[in-house]
Amino acid sequence: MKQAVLSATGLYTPPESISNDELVASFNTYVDRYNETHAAEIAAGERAPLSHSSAEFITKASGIESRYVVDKAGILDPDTMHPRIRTRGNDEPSLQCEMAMAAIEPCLAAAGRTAADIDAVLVACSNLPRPYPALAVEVQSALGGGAFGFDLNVACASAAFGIQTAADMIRSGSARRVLMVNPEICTAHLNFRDRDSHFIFGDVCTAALIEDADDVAPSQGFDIVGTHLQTQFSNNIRNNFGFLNRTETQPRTDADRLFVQNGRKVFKDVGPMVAEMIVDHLGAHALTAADVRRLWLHQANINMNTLIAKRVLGRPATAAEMPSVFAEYGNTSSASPVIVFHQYAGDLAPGEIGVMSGFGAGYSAGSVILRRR
Ligand code: CO8
Repeated sequence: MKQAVLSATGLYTPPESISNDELVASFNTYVDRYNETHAAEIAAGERAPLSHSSAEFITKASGIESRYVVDKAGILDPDTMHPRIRTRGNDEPSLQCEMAMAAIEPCLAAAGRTAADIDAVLVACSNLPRPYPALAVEVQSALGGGAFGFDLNVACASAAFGIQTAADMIRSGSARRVLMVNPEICTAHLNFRDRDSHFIFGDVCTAALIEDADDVAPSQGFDIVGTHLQTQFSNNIRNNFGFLNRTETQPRTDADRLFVQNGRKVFKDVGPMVAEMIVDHLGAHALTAADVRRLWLHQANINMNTLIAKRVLGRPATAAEMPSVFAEYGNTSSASPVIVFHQYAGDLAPGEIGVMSGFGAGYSAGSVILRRR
C-alpha cells in the first residue's frame, strides 16, 4: 500500500470580523424591540420576554471573542440579522467557490504544485450552496484541471472524513494528488436571534493537499500515519433545512430550518467520545499519549477541548500541546482543526507526532495521526 502525505495547507480568512461586544449590542437591540412590541402580552403573562445576551458569558462559556464573517453589516443589522450575499448568475463563480480558490492557491504554492498536478478535488464542509452541480466540480472547473471532484458533508468532522477519503485514494493508487477543501459559510445557517447559539460560528475556508509520498520531498509535510472515523446518531445538533421543505404538510418555522443544538448535552456526549476515540486510535498504532507532541482539535468550545486533551494526555495540556484559535475565529465547523494545523504545525521536528480531530453533528468524529517528515 502507498504512503499518503499531508504535504501543505492553505487558509482564506474573510476580511471582516465581528467582536462579541458588537454581536451582543445587535442582539440586545433586537431583544429590546421584541419586548417593546410584545409588551402587552408579556405584561399579561401570555408571552415570555426575551433576555439579553452577554459578551462575558460568551467568552467564559465558549472561549470565543470574535469571528470572521462574509457580511458583517447584514448580521449586525437588527432588522436583518443574517449575512446578505449577492445573488449570482449561473455563469458566475459561487462565493464558496471563490473562497475555495483563495485557500487552494496558497496551499498549492506551499506544495510547489499547480492545478495541472491535481487528480481529484474533494469539497468537505457542513453547508453546501446547492444540491447540484457539486461544488467540487465547480472548483475543479475554476482550477482548470482535468481532475474529478465530489462533495462530502459530515458537519464539523468533514475535514477528517475528507482527509481519510483522500488518503484512501492515495493508498489504493486511484489518485496521486488530492485537494481537500473546506469552504464554510456557517453564518448563513446560524440563527442570530437565538441567544443560546448566536455567538458560535464564523466563516472561513481551508485547503489541504494529500499526496503520494513517492512524489513528495523527504522533508516536506506530514506522513498520514493513520485515520479513524466514527458516527453515532443524535438529534442534539440538527438543521431541518432540506429539499423536502416545500412539500411538508406542516410548514416549518425559519428557526427550524437553521442550526439548533442542545449545547450542554453535546458537550457531555461528544467530549468523552472524542477523547476515547483518540486514545484508541493511538493504541491501534502502538502509540501512547507520551508520543503526542500536539493536538489540532475542532474549535467548538475551549472547555470541551481542555477536557478532551486532559483525557488523552492523562494530565492538563500545555498551550503548546493544544493550541487554539477560538478567540479569533470562533467555531468554523470542518475548517477549524485545519486552521489550527495550518498555524501550529511548522515547529514540529522530524518524527514528531500530532493528532488532528474534527467532531460535531451526526454525531460524527474523526482522528488523523500525523508524523512530521
Ligand atoms: N448570554 C448570556 N447568558 C446566556 C446566553 C447568552 N448568549 N446563552 C445562554 N445563557 C445562559 C442560559 O440561559 C443559562 O442560564 P441559567 O443557568 O440561568 O439557566 C446559562 O447561561 C447556561 O447555559 P448553557 O447551559 O446553555 O451554557 P453552557 O455552559 O452549556 O454553554 C455552549 C453553551 C457554549 C453552547 C456550550 O454548551 C457548548 O459549546 N457546547 C458544545 C457545543 C458543540 O460542540 N457543538 C458542536 C456544534 S458544531 C457542529 O457540529 C457543526 C454543525 C454544522 C455547522 C452549521 C453552521 C451553522
